[in-house]
Amino acid sequence: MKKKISIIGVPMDFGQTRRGVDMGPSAIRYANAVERLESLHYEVEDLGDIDVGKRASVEEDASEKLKNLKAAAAGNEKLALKVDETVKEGAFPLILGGDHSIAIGTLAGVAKHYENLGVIWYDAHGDLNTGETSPSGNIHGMPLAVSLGLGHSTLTNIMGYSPKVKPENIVIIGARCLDEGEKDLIKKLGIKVFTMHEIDRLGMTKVIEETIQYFEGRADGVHLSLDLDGLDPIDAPGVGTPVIGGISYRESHLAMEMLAEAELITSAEFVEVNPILDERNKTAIVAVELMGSLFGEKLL
Ligand code: 5AB
Ligand code: MN
Ligand code: MN
Ligand code: MN
Repeated sequence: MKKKISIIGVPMDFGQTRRGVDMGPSAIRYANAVERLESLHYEVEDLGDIDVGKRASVEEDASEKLKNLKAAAAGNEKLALKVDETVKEGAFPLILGGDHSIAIGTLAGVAKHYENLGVIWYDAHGDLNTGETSPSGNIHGMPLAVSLGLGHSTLTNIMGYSPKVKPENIVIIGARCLDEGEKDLIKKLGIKVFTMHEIDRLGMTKVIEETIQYFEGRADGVHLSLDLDGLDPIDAPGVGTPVIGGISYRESHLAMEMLAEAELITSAEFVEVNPILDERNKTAIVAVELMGSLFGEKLL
């Protein structure tokens, strides 16, 4: 079944402090994302970028621990509305980041269309911090917690409902850098996590098989939130918070191919591509390669 893919760019960098990740959507488009998906016979509509505004244009509360809170919230509200529209239209929303704080808006727009939205969080990090547990105050380390209804109400209330996802509908893949508060939360809520240890031990084949099985009969849609730092920095150097010892390029392809075969994924986002930190647009190219596999491209 070939369907319509709607691409939404989010040039957001308010969720962290390094500059350049706002250029991620351009870099991914420059790596021929649209052409790649069209070659797989999808109808692709590029809706352009969400206007997230400028860093200094919003006055922030200096006593607020969460950096750029108002600006990040405003951008995510806009994104949520756009994503909501595309789902209503019956298109597959494909969101290009931007830092990972944009998952707040993406999930707000997607989750209201599902009873039990599953989420695959492909990331070196858990992104499960709240203002209390965050070591940095950076909102890109918080989107999964926010989507669970935990954290600042300005973020959890985006789109006027909360929570967006349930802990039992989340699978984290690739974790290798979790803060203490995140570890506690994972244990408390019983969130399913395949850390690098399980990936090494079981192999990616088993990890994805188990993920697919886990969602069977549980989720009525599955969102893939792919942070490029889930991959090893050797394969994806253009990210703001690289962590050595990550998922390889081949393992990632395998994961995407297996998800495509299972026809599991109903929306997706590729985030944290930072062209300023990249090597000849390599990370954006990797993102587009993985998109190809996610949307059914085969080697033969
Ligand atoms: B990313 C850290 N846990 O909260 C924090 O790249 C890093 O979206 C967050 O996964 C990394 O600041 C956020 C130390
Ligand atoms: Mn992340
Ligand atoms: Mn990350
Ligand atoms: Mn990062």
